[in-house]
Amino acid sequence: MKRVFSGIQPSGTLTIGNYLGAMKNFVRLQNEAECYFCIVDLHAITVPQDPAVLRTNTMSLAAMYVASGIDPKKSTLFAQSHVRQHTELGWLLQCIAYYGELGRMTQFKDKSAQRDVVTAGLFTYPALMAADILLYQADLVPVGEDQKQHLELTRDIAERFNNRFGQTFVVPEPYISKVGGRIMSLEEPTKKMSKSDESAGAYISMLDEPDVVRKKISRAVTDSEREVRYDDANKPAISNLLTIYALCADRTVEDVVAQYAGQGYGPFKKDLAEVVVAALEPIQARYRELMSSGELAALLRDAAERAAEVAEVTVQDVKEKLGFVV
Ligand code: ATP
Ligand code: LTN
Repeated sequence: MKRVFSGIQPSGTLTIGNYLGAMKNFVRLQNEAECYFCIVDLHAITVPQDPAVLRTNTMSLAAMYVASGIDPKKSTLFAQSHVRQHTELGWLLQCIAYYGELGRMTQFKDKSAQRDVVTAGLFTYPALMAADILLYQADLVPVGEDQKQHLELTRDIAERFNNRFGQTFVVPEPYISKVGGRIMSLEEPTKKMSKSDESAGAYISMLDEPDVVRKKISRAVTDSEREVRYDDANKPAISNLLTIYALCADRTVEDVVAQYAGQGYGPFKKDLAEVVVAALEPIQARYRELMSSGELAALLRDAAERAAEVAEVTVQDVKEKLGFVV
């Protein structure tokens, strides 16, 4: 059976970009692979976090994973900071990763350009991400397209280690959806939809009320012409809305395009809003139940114990190979 690993940062409420680009694939994969899904709180602190908010966001993300369809009986769902091996292998891999390659990461360049002070952790972030994945000997890593470069670096680190010290790590493959791997901003369709966008109109949050979803979609930018047609290069805004429609309704883009042929943007956007509202509604209901149930904390603790057992095997092997006295 294949192993799958992925992580999401507890840095705010998920957007439908996170859901359609990443979470939906997690849910699909848990039926065919041994899955580890992580709340990467150690990654979240690479930028300043309010401690109370971080704690709330962590539990909220755990609830969102389960509400979206991650079954804690099938998948190991845990918090990164509960499994010490992440920090330990993270350091060891910082000593395998090169300064130059970390400096070429576009996420680092973008995020560091937006801040006055940049932590060392923001720079070494990809070495910790490599540790997350390699600890579990994952074969597949479902992510959005923005993580492709980090995945390539993870593969380089794994291969470098294996070449230098002998076969140690499985070299993981990225798993990125062709449709939905990069959901774009509703306001600037050439920019990715991001939960940290300063304009809330740019994204649909998984917890947005139906009327908020309707308003954001009615205000979403469209392209010139009035034709509902998929053309990523020339009509990025409508193509993005078509992608969101198709994924939320579990239909193909072609099918949706055929339905709105000759109808203009108005009716399409109106229906799109209802399709998104209907996709979010059961997730939001389950989320509210889970947040008030108090059952999540114990679930995370149990899962962390299982994860740590697997992770420890890798850490011991790595330490021995590096020459530590064991
Ligand atoms: P931010 O946008 O605040 O920088 P993020 O949403 O990119 O954060 P994560 O929460 O860690 O960061 O992302 C979780 C998963 O969602 C990752 O696999 C990421 O690639 C994916 N993802 C993020 N944004 C999008 C998007 N717009 N379209 C598709 N997938 C996305
Ligand atoms: N870097 C990712 C989050 C992340 C991750 C991982 C994803 C941390 N560790 C391991 C997949 C596998 C992000 O910013 N979205």
